[in-house]
Amino acid sequence: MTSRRNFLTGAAIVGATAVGRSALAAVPDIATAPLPTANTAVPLHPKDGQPYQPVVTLNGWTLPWRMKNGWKEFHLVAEPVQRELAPGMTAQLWGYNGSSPGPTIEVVEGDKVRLFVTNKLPEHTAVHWHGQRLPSGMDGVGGLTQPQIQPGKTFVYEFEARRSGTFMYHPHADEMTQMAMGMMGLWITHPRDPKRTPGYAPVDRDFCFLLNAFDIEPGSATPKIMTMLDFNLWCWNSRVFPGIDSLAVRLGDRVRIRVGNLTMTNHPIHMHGHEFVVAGTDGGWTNPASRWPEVTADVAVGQMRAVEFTATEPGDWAFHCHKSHHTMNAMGHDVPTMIGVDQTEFAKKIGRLVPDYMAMGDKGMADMGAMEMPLPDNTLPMMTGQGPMGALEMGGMFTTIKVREGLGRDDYKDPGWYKHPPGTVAYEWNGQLQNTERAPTSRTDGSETTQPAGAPTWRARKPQGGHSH
Ligand SMILES: [Cu+2]
Repeated sequence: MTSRRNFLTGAAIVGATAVGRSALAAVPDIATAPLPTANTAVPLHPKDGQPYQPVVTLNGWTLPWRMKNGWKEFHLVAEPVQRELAPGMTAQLWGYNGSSPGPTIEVVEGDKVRLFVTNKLPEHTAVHWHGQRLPSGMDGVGGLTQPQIQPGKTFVYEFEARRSGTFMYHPHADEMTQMAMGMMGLWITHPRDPKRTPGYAPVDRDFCFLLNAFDIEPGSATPKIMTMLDFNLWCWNSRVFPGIDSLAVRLGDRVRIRVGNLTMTNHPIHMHGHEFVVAGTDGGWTNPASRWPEVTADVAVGQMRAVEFTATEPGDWAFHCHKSHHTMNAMGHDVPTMIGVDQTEFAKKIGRLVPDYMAMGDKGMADMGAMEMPLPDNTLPMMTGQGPMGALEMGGMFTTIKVREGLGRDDYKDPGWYKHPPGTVAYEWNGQLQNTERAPTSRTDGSETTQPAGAPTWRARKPQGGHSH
C-alpha cells in the first residue's frame, strides 16, 4: 500500500507538468491506470469545481480530467488491456485507458462534460452513457445516433450531467463481443446541492463496482465471446476472490455501495451482519418513504443498485453474490455430483490406467478448497482464498466488509483479519450428546406418530469408514 501511495504521489507530480503542456493542446492527455492496475486507488478528491465526497472504485480508479473554458474534459481510449483477475491468472481483455473495467468518471450535476473517445481496437466501437439524460445524438448507439467510431478515430461527446446518481458506460457496437471482452465503466454524477436533492444523503464511504463475467478456458487467456450464460469467471470489476479487495469501513460510518450489473444474469448481492436500504437505482435516488430493510438486493442485468447502511457491527463480514455458483469459479459445470458415491473400487481401477487419478466430491466439494490440484498455467482453482480459520472455499463474487474502529478518513487499506473478543467465536462442543429424537409427524386423521409410515432407512458412509443410521 505504501508503495502505491508513493507511486500516486509520483504520478501527481508528473501529471502536474503534463497538464501544463496539455492545456495548450486541443485534446486532453491520456491518463492510464496507476500500477498495479488492479489495486483499489485512493479516492480522487476534486482539485477544482464543486467539492464532493469522491467514490472508491473497488480494484479500480477514477479518470482525471481537465477544465477548459467551463467544460470538464475527459479522454477515454478503447484498447486491448491485460487484467489480472486474481493472483495466478491474467486475462487478455478489452477495456479503456489500460484497465477493464475502464476508469470511473466522476462529475457534478450541472457540469458541462466533454468526452474524447479514441478507438485503438481492431474494430469499430461507440460509447453509450447508460442512464443519462442527454441529447439523443450523444447517446452513443452506433448506427442509430451516430456513425461508428472506426479504428484509429476519435469522437467527441458533449452533454450536461443533468441528474445526480450512478450510471455506467459501455459500447453500443458489437456489444456481445465488446462487453464479453470487458469493456465497461462506472459514471458517478454527484449532486450539486446535496441538501436539496430528494432521497440523497451524504455518506462517509462511497464504494462502487460493476458485476461482470468471462468465459475463459483453463489454460487460456482470452474470453470466449459466444458464451451466453455458462460463464466460468464471475467477477467484480474484472476480479475474482481472493483478488477482490476488502471494503475497509470505520465503525459508525454511513456507507454507500453502488453495484451495477453488466453480466447476462441477475445477481442477488448479499451482506452479512447489517441491514441496508436501496437508496438509489440508475433511475435516481429512491424516495425514503419507499425503502424497506434488506440483507440481499437483486441486481438485474443492466441495473444499478446503491445500498446504504450504518456500519455498527465490528468484524469481517462476508459480502457476496448469493448464487452459490457465482462465489466459486472455473472447473466448468460438467463435473457430475458424486456425493454419497463410494468411488474406492472405481478409483483403484482407473488408477491402474491413470496414475494421478483422484476420486473427488464424494463428501461434497469442500475438500477442493484445501486440495492443491495440478492445474494448467493461467488458471484459477475453483475455490481458493485462505481465511484466518482455514480455507475459504470461495472463488468468484465474494469479498469482505471489514468494520473497524478508528480508521482514518481516507484509509481504505486492508486492516487485516478481525480480532474477535474472547467468547464471541463459534466453538466445538466436547460434552455428551443426547440421542436424537424425531419430532412427531401429524397424520391427516389427527393422530401422531414418531415415524412416518414406510420411512426409508439411510445408511451413510462416514469418512472414517464407520456406519450410522
Ligand atoms: Cu451472481
